[in-house]
Amino acid sequence: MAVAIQETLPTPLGSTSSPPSLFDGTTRLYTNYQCPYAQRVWITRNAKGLQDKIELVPIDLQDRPVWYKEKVYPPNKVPALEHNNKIIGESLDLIKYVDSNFEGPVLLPNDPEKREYGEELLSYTDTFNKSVYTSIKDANAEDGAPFDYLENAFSKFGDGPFFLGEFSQVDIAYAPFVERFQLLLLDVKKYDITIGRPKLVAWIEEMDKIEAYKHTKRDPQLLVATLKRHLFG
Ligand SMILES: N[C@@H](CCC(=O)N[C@@H](CS)C(=O)NCC(=O)O)C(=O)O
Repeated sequence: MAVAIQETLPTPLGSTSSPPSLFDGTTRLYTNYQCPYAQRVWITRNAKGLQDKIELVPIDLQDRPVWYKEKVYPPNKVPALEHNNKIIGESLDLIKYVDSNFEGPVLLPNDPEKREYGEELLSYTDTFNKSVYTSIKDANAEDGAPFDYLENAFSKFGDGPFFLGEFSQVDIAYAPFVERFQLLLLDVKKYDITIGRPKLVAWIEEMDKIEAYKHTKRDPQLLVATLKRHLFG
């Protein structure tokens, strides 16, 4: 039985907050608790047991401190990782970076065929997200195709419930988005992604047992409200 993660989450930094003492050797994950991209890196950190090695620095995106863009990460987005006097961005790159540059369990199978398929699934995530966002905004759009893609992906090696037979970077990349899309599609279009997709259901159930992920989940109502504001203004 996995041990529950005990961690008091720091308060988000806003426009009146001072920056941390940058480049002092501390490894920091600049994040936002509602952001699915940042959540990917947060899950990776937790799954590798790096809570004491990578400090969370939450940023209030509605009231962003100017020093964040000026001194930390000019693209002004989260996530960003401060490590070895560098700042690195982009969530998919960061999942891989944290997995290969820190201690803890390796979040990829050894099997080269599975690794290759993992790359394919990781590179599909942006297309997946765009397709779902587009269908949510269009009342007449067909919503199922991206989820059928996932359902088929679970059958590839026949050793579910995870994409590559064991919990990996791929599960981490999809979970924050599937979690939100499930809620949003039900709310906005009364479309239930779980109907007729038993493998997706089993994956969602299994993911919900992973402490590293569970700890990063936020109030569903808050997520839906944030996403609706983002999508519909
Ligand atoms: N491609 C980036 C996307 C990151 C992203 O869009 N983050 C959002 C929050 S969920 C953000 O920082 N938005 C602020 C902005 O765009 O100004 C990644 O994968 O890390």
